[in-house]
Amino acid sequence: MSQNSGCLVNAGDEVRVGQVIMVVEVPAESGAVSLEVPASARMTEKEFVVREAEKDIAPAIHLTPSPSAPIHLTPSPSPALAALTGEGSRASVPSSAFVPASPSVRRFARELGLDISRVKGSGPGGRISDDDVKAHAKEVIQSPKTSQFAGYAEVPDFSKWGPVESQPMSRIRTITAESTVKSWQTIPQVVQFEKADITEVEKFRLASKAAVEKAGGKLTMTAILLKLTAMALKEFPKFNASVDMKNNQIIYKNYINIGIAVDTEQGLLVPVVRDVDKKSLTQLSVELGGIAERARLRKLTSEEMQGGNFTISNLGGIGGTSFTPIVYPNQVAILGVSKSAIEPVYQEGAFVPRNMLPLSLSYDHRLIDGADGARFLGWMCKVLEQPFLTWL
Ligand code: CAO
Repeated sequence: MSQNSGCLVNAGDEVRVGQVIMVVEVPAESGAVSLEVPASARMTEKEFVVREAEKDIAPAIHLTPSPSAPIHLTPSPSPALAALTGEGSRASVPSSAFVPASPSVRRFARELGLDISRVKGSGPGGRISDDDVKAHAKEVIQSPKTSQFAGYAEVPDFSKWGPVESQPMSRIRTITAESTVKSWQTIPQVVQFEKADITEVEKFRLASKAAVEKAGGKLTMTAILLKLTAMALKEFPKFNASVDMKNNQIIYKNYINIGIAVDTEQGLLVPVVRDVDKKSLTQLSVELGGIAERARLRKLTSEEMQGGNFTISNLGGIGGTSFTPIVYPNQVAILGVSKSAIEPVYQEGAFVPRNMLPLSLSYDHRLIDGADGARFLGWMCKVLEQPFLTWL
């Protein structure tokens, strides 16, 4: 430090933001640099706050250059409350710079995922303190609008392009939306497809229908798949398990409860058939008819829709050649069933008409590998084709 260097203030002095407090001069040969801020570069407090805020923001911005287009600034979604409120992911960066708050308060708000420009300041001139940020966070959390998945992006004003009508989501719709988002966000899913030859099973179904009807049930493909799936879950216990990432555990269940997706006027409901492995096909047919009817009449209790280990979703009665169902949260697989059809199948040197049932198995790749999925579905197809194999 040269003799011209020195402190311009004394210990205990009160200084303004931007005021020069020290000058340091280094020898010319080492490329003398004065740390004194030139008059032209001095800032007002507001400018300083803006600059500091921009500094804070900088690391959260990704530059995405494109050869032909200008650079786009994309603010990173902040973690924590941002997921809850969507505030942190909003493109509020430039406006927040003019809000009266110190850099540390801004940083605090950003760490919580809050948009500082929405925080009401209680200090002089609306200055925002840490307590104001905390109060705003509390308000956001307690707001009835804030649900576990409220971090959705705002939708555009569709009325700009034509007449619209908004309706509140029903409870069933909201639960379905939240459950599918949870599944989509937390379960890495793979779908395996197969076609099962159900020609023989269909003959059996038609031949046994009357007997099941006498017992008060309807022998449908869903009931048969319910029985078969219970057998498959015993054969492949991984598919009857749950993944507990928090405790690094796989939970294998020693009971077989299967959810059945039921299409109702109010939306999708998934009642659970309990202890499927302990019930006969006739019992299952009666029970399935009963819960599907109660679902449509909205007579199911919430208890009846809990505790499923695996789900069957049969869209075959409605149509479609294949689809990819979504695994229910806390389960690891779901069987999708599409519409069966008579198809030409090449057998022993000739095409023969066979009744083919398209199946899709979506599974959680955290627990189930591709080979497991292929084996599970392959096993189901084999048993559907030759049901007596399971007697051996
Ligand atoms: N292929 C061809 N026909 C099929 C079939 C299939 N996969 N599945 C059912 N059918 C036929 C049945 O044989 C029945 O025909 P008949 O009236 O001539 O006997 C008809 O379709 C209607 O069946 P059903 O609905 O009465 O009986 P089910 O036991 O097979 O299905 C249920 C019960 C509750 C699964 C079904 O009614 C339903 O709601 N399905 C929709 C499920 C759904 O919405 N899934 C999507 C959820 S999101 O993943």
